[in-house]
Amino acid sequence: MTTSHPEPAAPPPPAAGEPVGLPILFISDLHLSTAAPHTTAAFTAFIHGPARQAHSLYILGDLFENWAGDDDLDEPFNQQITTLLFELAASGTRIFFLAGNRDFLAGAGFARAADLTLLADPTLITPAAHPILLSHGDALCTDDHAYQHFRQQVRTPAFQAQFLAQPLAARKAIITQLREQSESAKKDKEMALMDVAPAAIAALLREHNYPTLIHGHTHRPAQHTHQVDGHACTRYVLADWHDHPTWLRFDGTGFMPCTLPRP
Ligand code: LP5
Ligand code: MN
Repeated sequence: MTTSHPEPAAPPPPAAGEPVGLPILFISDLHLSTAAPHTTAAFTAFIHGPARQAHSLYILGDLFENWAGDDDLDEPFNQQITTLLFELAASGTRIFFLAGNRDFLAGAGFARAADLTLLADPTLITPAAHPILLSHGDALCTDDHAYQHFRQQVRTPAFQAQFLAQPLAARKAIITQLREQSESAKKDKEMALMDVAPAAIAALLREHNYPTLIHGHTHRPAQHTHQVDGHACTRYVLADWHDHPTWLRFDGTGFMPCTLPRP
């Protein structure tokens, strides 16, 4: 008679967005477009260099200057960028994308073309038992009521379906208009109004049990400490890539701001 031994339980698959190795790189606010060839060159060098050596790459929004819909994937510039990402994934680096206020229409088609995983905003990851909360950051600018009203409107599935039902050229024209309206609205806003609100940060850190927070959006790179309910939480604000490419590197013990050597 044979005794049946139960199969050893397989380890649970990693949760969506959960990295299984190190190091991890975080970037945001590249605002890639044909109008900024120097940034595209820097991104290409980053993808072919440091990103290849990383276990995972987290893109925390505004990778693109704007994204009109996944039916624009064939556009040569978009194809160039998604191919770079696809090849990075093929080389072994896992890629995660959390959308920004410029590219929140990048969806499943983009994810397939670039071979990356889409993440919700916010997403909590715990590499090396270190809880890290990821966000683009725009949702935390709660004092900017005009923007939050706009955001609420354009993030509804109904609004997006209606927008995406329009021809691509019409959508691009609307985006140009929205950009103009946004730039003119920003001229009348105080700088402090366009930063994240301390109360929103505290509420988010509390809700997620006091992790380290990483976000972009404000283009005000810094390392802050927040005292919330007796917990000292670190908040890293990522830099944009307008002047120079930068990223944050987590090696399991600490966070290191990094950059490419100047050419
Ligand atoms: O992007 P950034 O940093 O310069 O400014 C943001 C806020 N502005 C925006 C608007 C985008 O730049 C516009 C382009 C988005 C493309 C997305 C894809 C297509 C969208 C499809 C849906 C129509 O995000 C800016 C913040 C700033 O960050 C700092 O946080 O202040 O917010 C604004 O300036 C918004 C204005 O205050 C209010 C918006 C006016 C537009 C009103 C039209 C509403 C109806 C839309 C109908 C199409
Ligand atoms: Mn942004």
